[in-house]
Amino acid sequence: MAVLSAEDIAFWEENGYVVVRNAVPLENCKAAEQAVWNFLEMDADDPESWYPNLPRRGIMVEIYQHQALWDNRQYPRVHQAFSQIWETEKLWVSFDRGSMNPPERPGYEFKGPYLHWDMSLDMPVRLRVQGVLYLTDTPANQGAFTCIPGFHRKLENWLENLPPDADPRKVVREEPGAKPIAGKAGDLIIWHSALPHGSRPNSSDQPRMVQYITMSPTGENSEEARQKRITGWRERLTGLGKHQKEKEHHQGKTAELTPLGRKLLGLDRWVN
Ligand SMILES: O=C(O)CCC(=O)C(=O)O
Repeated sequence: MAVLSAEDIAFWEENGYVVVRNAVPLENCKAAEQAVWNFLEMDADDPESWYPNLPRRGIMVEIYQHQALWDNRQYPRVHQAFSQIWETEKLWVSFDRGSMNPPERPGYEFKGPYLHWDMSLDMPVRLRVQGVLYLTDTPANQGAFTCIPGFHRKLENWLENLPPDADPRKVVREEPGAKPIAGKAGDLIIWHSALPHGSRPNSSDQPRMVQYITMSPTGENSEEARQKRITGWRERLTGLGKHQKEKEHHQGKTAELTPLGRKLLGLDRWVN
């Protein structure tokens, strides 16, 4: 069943992002949020615990293989939304992490990510998508995901018109038009990777809790890639290509997968 309406698709094409409302149920959000807190060894109800003595390097949380994260990845509505964007259901899900963006306070300043791209700036622009799932209600001032809507349509031209010595990745930080995207717990924002995007300082009194999720057409033609993913899941290795044995490998439990989850991992093939 379609998750994105014709208006959503038109909005996506125009703006390069779309908000999938209620992409996962609240209980999924709560479970993933708690998993992030446990991983961080912090207490959601104790603001002092949010600012450890050994400061964190940024907002990212290196949790990848927890059951609660997999439950969101394998939630059918999430897959359906990405399928509509890619126009195919044959997708693999990313092994992506979470983040906790606490309120700024004296002695703690937001360190980014500011507006950036995670893709090569060699043109032409190709379709690549990223996603962030809000695990708690996220007003605009609570460190909301921020992007410059519509920039995917003008990136190529913008790059061509920069002074020859300008570094696009530096210049973009000052680019006008950045918009924080507020959302409710369970909302999934999918964005085109050609949009400059980042998070922002949190001026509320609550941390911003998210899980990143994206999907892209499978690489199941590569047996090596498929086996690597299966090992990553089974052995609970770090994601984003790092493939290392860290906390979850030593302390975690391998997530159980649904039939959809098995395909999104690559354990079962979409085409038999
Ligand atoms: O956490 C956010 O709001 C932005 C995340 C981001 O910049 C990224 O995933 O590349």
